[in-house]
Amino acid sequence: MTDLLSIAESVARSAAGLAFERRTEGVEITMTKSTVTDVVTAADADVEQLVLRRIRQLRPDDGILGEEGTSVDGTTGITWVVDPIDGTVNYLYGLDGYAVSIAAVEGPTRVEELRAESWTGLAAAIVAPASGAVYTAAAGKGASLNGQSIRASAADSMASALVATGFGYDPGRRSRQGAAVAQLLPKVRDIRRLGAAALDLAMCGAGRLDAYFEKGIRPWDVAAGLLIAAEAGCVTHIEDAGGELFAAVAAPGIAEELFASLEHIGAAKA
Ligand code: LIP
Repeated sequence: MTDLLSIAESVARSAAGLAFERRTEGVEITMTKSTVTDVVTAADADVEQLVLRRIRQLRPDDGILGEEGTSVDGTTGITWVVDPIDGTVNYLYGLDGYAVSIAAVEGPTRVEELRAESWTGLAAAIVAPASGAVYTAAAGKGASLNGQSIRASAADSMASALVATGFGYDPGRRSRQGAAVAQLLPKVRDIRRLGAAALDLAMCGAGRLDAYFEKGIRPWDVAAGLLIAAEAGCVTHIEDAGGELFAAVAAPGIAEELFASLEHIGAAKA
């Protein structure tokens, strides 16, 4: 486990350094994916290639699943789930809210059979180079921010909860998600849409947010953040509808109340 964590952190730090360097040189869109707002930069691909090279050197028999197309079956039952730049739109606009997210999970050796509902998170690292935040966790060993142990917040009512969420790229889904969050807004302290699921989840673990939920995210967005949040004491919930996920994470004192509200507003179906 320690070895997996040290690899995750070391590779994420290197990758984040490249992402930051490329950001300072200037970034442009190289292609769009699901919609015109779902953008990819050359840095996304180059950062993923760095991660791929390093993990293949260090753990040649493990699997790798990356947002920008990496899909390598392993033989060990351990797969590295990689988002080279989570918060791509923030990255494109020069906003600080982006991070490299790397997790080692245990599950089927065939990447296409991996499911967020059933894999076991073993080690995780999320590195946000613009802010200097390095979040890490290992199964059963707790979670840390910049080497300091972190815990979920002590929030004990939804009315005092700061809740993060995100929106998909499809206009129809965004309309439904906007309607759902409008129902939640009067019941909580406030809503934050920060643009990077990995950081939203890690900040729940650090008590900087009290909860997060989103429909339509992908395994690489959440693999590391879910382990960090869980190891920090958050209650986590994940539904995997064929690779398209609904994730909800909350401080223990508000989880039951918040999850019931999310069910009521149909957040998982938006
Ligand atoms: C992003 C997620 C975020 C979501 C965005 C986007 P990306 O991932 O981290 O939570 O709301 O729409 O999917 O595309 O920046 O890696």
